[in-house]
Amino acid sequence: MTEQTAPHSPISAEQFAEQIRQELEYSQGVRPEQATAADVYVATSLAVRKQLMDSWMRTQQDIVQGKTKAVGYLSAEFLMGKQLRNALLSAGLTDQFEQAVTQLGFDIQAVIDAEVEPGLGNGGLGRLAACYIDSMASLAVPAFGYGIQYRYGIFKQEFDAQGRQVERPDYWLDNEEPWGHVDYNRSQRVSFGGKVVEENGHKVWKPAWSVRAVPVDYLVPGYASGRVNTLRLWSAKSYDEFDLLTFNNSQYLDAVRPQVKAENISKILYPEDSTPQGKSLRLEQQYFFVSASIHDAIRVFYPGQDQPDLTSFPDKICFQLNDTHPVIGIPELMRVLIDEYGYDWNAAWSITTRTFNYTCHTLLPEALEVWPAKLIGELLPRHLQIIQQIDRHFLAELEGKVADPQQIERMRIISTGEDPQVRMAYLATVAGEHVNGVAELHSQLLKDVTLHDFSLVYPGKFTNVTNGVTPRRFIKLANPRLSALITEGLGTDRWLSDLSLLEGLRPLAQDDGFVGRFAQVKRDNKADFAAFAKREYGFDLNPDTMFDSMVKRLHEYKRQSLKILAVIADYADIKSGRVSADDLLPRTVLFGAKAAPGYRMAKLTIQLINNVARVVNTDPEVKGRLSVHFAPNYNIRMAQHLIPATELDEQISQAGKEASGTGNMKFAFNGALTVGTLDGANVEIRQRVGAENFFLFGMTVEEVDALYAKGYQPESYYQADPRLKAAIDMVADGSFSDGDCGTYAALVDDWLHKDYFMTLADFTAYNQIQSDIEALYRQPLEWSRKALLNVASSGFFSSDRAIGDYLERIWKTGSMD
Ligand code: Z16
Repeated sequence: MTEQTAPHSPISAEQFAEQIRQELEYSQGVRPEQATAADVYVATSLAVRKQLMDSWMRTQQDIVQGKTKAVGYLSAEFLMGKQLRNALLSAGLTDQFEQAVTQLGFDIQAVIDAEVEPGLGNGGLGRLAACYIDSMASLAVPAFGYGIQYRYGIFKQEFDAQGRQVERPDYWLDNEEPWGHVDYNRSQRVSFGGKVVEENGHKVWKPAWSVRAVPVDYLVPGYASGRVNTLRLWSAKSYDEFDLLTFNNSQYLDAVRPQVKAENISKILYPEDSTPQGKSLRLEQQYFFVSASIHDAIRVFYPGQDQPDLTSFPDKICFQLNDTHPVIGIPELMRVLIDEYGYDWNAAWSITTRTFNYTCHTLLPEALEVWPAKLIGELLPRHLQIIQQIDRHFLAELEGKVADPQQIERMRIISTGEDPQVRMAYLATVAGEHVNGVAELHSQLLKDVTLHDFSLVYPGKFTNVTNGVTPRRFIKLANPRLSALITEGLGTDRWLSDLSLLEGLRPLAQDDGFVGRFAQVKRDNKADFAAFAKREYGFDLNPDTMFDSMVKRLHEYKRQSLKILAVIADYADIKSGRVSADDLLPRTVLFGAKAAPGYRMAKLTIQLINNVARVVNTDPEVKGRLSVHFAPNYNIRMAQHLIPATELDEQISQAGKEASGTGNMKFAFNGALTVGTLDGANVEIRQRVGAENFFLFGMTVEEVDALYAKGYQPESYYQADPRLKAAIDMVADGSFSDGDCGTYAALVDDWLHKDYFMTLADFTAYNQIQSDIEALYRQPLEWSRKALLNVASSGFFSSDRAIGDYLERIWKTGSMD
């Protein structure tokens, strides 16, 4: 298949093989005859990196020369996934790689498998950041990703004998890591603690301790753009500053203690995705990476200047705040401008407010970060003063604009009363030039509910950018068969850089021959996935059953429990003889989900799913027509295998809770049909693919609100739907816990008496839509036709489009070419 040639001066397979040999011998000191697949992986990665180096240097130079404003994407998480195949694709070296590695006598898959996936994110937000830097490079947007190189990424998930989640550390840097380049010469000092004193009328911060932020640079190669941007992840190192007094007392271990503390800052990614823990180490992480990044941007754009004219800073770079995690960057830039460069408050405020924009990713109130003012005061005393001053100015502004004193009170950046809290989302909204949500519905709810008071005061700030995902990784790399078929159908592979071209597949949905081939791609992907799941997890999957997947973080609002209750209801039907197994549509239900380690309900749900799987999969009465599998350790690699093989994608969150979702987009790209609620980006997916090609069920946001207002009583739904009752009773009576009724008591009790996310209220509708799903699945050609129409209609959800929207609505910048 022809690949768009990337303008990085492609080389032949022989030349590439020679470069790999050179790397083996002269970088690693390994004779090719003695090399392992892991050695070849490292050598290949180093060789690709070198191929990209000229483009990278040229891009850096063009960025600094600054014809076009750059973007600094500030994110505590970048969930990159494996790098090698993506870099090869961008460099136009995929074929050469495969030939070269074969020539050298190695197995291609073994080389790919040697790479350890960097799991530097929790889920959607971190993966979105990775998609966005891919798209910025592909669109030749001058950009930096700025984040943290955690030593331990998202934990590895295992299950114990009882089916409970066990967390294992993800010590990913324990392996040779050829992609990150440590650049000690571009380190930054980041300081903490201490106090603020007055010196000749100026506030002077006297910090108590410092760490050295060392940049680790990753290349971000654009697809077919000839551009290579930078992902700069900071790693914390200590300074060699022993406490001499202690040292002289020869208490050596005590003397190194501060060093250990410093290096802890970038040790570990916090595994909570929606309930921030409010730990001081987390605030240290946030300040650590934004402070280093801001100073880095000044170094990059004003090289060697002692007295730079920073009034031009917002013309050089704008910072996108990915959720509230980097919001401490706002007072930091103020401090840098005032204390380090001598600007007055108004000048600093004018620069700062033109530099930052804020993306909100949630609707859950508990996910909006707040920090105790006391904690900020201890860790960053000067920043607390600045935040207090921003709050005072804001208060004065409000008093001129808002009549209702209660509204003013609600809007304060620092809450009043005992133990005041700094509300980071409010700080970002006040200081940011733009605020956006991540799907139409979400952005609307931000204006109407979450940030309603602010949308009244600053109506012009609020906008929407619906999320998108990269087609390079999630179609081309994940699904080579479908990619080849799309290219054939369209007669070009230009769709990889303009996904709206997928529309051209629409007429082919009327061509039964083409639809049949599309169906065959899915069938082949299912067989591949079955083999993968056998190898990886020991699962026996039957590719002749429907592959029905629900993969995402485990959270009550996402409602994995709705799915498992529906499975149990089907099982209960068979056990009670109401339904014969022979009448059941053969189905394989696949789950993947990590739960935050301290999230009890989520972990109990995992345990339940595993035990339902154990019971159902081994019950001869079911005759293999229903099986349930929970693949441990869902990650990017797993997603790339599972999504192309999935036929039905579950997006069943309670309406008004999922900000966007991005898995939904990846599944639509790969020809799965969605069963979903009117939530997040599901709404827009349905609009685009057509209501007749989407399985909609469940309450709307308005219906949820109305039911809540009326007083929700889950038990009445339990009483009203015999299938629901049978399912819950089975959980309660110990059917999935060897007869022990206590194991899931907390879950059962929650369902019947709280059920905050209204799983029970949507159960009946969910079951009804499953009949429609089964009826369609029994007409394979019609199913595949709709699936193909999903592919043809989902080009909008490319991250290239999303970045285009950011450029136009928020960043007001563009391509450097
Ligand atoms: C996260 O992954 C998301 C939101 C959040 O506040 C924190 C984390 Cl770690 C997710 C949203 O839940 C999801 O709906 C959205 O698609 C994703 O962010 C990217 O915007």
